[in-house]
Amino acid sequence: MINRDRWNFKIKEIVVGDQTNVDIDTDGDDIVNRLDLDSDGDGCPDAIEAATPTVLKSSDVINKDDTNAIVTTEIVNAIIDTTADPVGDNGLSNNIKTALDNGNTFIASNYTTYALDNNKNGCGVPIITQIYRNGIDRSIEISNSAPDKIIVPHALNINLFKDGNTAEIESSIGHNSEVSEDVKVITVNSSENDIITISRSGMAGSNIPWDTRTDVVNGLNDKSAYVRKDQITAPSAAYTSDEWVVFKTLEDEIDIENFQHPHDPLFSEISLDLDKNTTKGVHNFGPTKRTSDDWENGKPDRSRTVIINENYTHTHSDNTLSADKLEIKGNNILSVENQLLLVTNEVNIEAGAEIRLIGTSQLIQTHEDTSKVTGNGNIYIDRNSDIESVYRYNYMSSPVTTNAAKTTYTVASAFKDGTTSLNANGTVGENYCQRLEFYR
Ligand SMILES: [Ca+2]
Ligand SMILES: [Ca+2]
Ligand SMILES: [Ca+2]
Ligand SMILES: [Ca+2]
Repeated sequence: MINRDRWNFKIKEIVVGDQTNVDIDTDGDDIVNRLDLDSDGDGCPDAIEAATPTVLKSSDVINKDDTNAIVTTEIVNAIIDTTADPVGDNGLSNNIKTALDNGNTFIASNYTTYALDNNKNGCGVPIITQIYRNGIDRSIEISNSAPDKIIVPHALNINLFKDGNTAEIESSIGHNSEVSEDVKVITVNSSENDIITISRSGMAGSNIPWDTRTDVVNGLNDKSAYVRKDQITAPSAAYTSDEWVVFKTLEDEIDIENFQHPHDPLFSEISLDLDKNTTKGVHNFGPTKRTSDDWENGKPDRSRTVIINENYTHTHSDNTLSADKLEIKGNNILSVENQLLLVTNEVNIEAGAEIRLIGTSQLIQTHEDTSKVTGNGNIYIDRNSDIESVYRYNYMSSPVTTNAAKTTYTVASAFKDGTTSLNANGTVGENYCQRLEFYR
């Protein structure tokens, strides 16, 4: 306000009305927002909360902790990687400049909505968890492996690189709204030799859709389903086949040149069961556990780590009990009645725990490595010798060992008296499975 006093002008007060000209420190860490890599102090960098469509890298980020002490933490994707995306004379990285020239407004609006609000953490993690291709029915399943956080608008771009050409995207499906679902199914017309990515950018005519990839899937057969193993929670900028379980079509199954196990996962196992990860639109991260008479965190399938935390009897009507990995914890007993126990990889039986294969049950592991059975627990199985004459014989061997170093295999230590059939409830060594006396 300016007062006139006769011939003099006195400046009584200057009011700065436009706060945008004032440095604001939203999170109170003494670093003004324009210099703060995490302006609201929620641990998620501004670069992510604003969905910056360029290559990012980690950096030290300063925030205050609960006791108001300044702490410095290295956080991934906190700043623009100016080696991959150089800064021009205007002070902007080239791709940001291009994006702004193309009318990008979401960086600014995302910044206001997410980077300045510590009640909205924009560090949701999109990860491809299933690929499904069957004729014209083609889709991919995207899950948020940090479901307590948000995938902000424009952070998720599904890019398709035809025939593996990473220099140019064929198509890009972007999401201009917040992804609030834990799991999302998107139709993508991909075929063999195509590469599918989740990228920070889907801008055509540049290398940036490939350079900003956070997750990659490639090398897939045309007619098949791929489900990511439940223990994989982080996307990967390089495709790793070990992270995936392939559910093959029957045509793949009869591939004589590349021998495949007759119990490899099949396309027909892709289900509509809303508790199974094999279902499109369903994905549970982490193991499924048997506890309190039920399955916790989804039901077993060939992509799951299955943990047995109580005595559990798997019966015929349940069909095959399938797992990628199987762990029997504590003193618990997994009994399988007249069914297959089909495990792709590790079986761990803790000391005191048991697997009982009752009736016609069998344990089959389909991996191609050396033994993947660990732990000091026991496996019991009945095998009947249906020989008509006592003068004929069965060939029997001991496929398991009681020796921790797995150097000796003795019949005497592994064979039991099978007069009374194995069951789920009796005590081993008392009413059945008693020791045999061997006479030399
Ligand atoms: Ca600050
Ligand atoms: Ca933040
Ligand atoms: Ca935030
Ligand atoms: Ca699924």
